[in-house]
Amino acid sequence: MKLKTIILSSIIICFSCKTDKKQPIENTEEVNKDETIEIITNAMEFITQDTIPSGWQTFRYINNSPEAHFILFDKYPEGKTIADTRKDIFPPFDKGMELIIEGKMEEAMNAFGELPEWFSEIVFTGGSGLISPNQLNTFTLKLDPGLYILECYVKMANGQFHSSMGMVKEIHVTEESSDHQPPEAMMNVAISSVNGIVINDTIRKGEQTFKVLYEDQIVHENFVGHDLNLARLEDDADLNALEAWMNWANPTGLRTPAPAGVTFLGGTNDAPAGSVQYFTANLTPGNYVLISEVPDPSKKGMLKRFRITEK
Ligand SMILES: [Cu+2]
Repeated sequence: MKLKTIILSSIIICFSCKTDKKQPIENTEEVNKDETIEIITNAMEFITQDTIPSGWQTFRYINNSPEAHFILFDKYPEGKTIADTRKDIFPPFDKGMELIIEGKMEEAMNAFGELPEWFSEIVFTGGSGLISPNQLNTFTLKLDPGLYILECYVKMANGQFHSSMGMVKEIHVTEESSDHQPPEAMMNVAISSVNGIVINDTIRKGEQTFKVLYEDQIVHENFVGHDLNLARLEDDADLNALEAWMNWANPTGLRTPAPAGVTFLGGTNDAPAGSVQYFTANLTPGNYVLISEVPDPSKKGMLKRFRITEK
């Protein structure tokens, strides 16, 4: 059962690799030690550098496209590249997906069972929470050296994953460290499967940096772990619709259009137990929610509303 869970949790990685035609990275690019690394989406892509130093890194993710996106950093096991993914992962993945589309879930499970053991060694290492069109998210995470694949598995209006449309990007993280320190954070938030989202400080108006502690991590019913997304709610926002949308396994979940009256402002993505990530948001007066991309977030304490006032 555990292997099946791990395999299913990795479906998204398969999508990642499906359309990426790049060969393993050549480390010819000059390493950039600037404080902040830009990642830009204009349509269905991640535009950023191929090589970055390890250690703490701050990214500025700019969404110029008409759909919501996020970024998940997938750390690949030693010695594995996207070439191995093509060789070992594509055949069982393609077969499994065909069976899922035909509604043959049991046969699909058997197909995924043919995936190699190393597939379960991929580590979800964090990244950006959801951001709506014309928004940006500044986030910070600590990266060990290795090969990462950045992906977004939000779905287009026709139900196709963004990853299969090109939202995948290999990044090589070098042995050389950035020597950066994590940012100062005034807002402390913790998330766990036991206590849900716990806000430990009063959230105030203005530019605020959140420190997000992943007290634990589990595989939820949608085969992925919990994360933290910040969204602004207008008067017409329907929280039930938002909750349903946060589950990609729903036919209309994580699928364009995003729920009305909800503007995603970033956050931090799935990360291992015990890890910490940061993100910065500019909060103007209004109603907000911190929510995780899991089924039934409110039942898990993973939907927390708060209000920013003028003062
Ligand atoms: Cu996307």
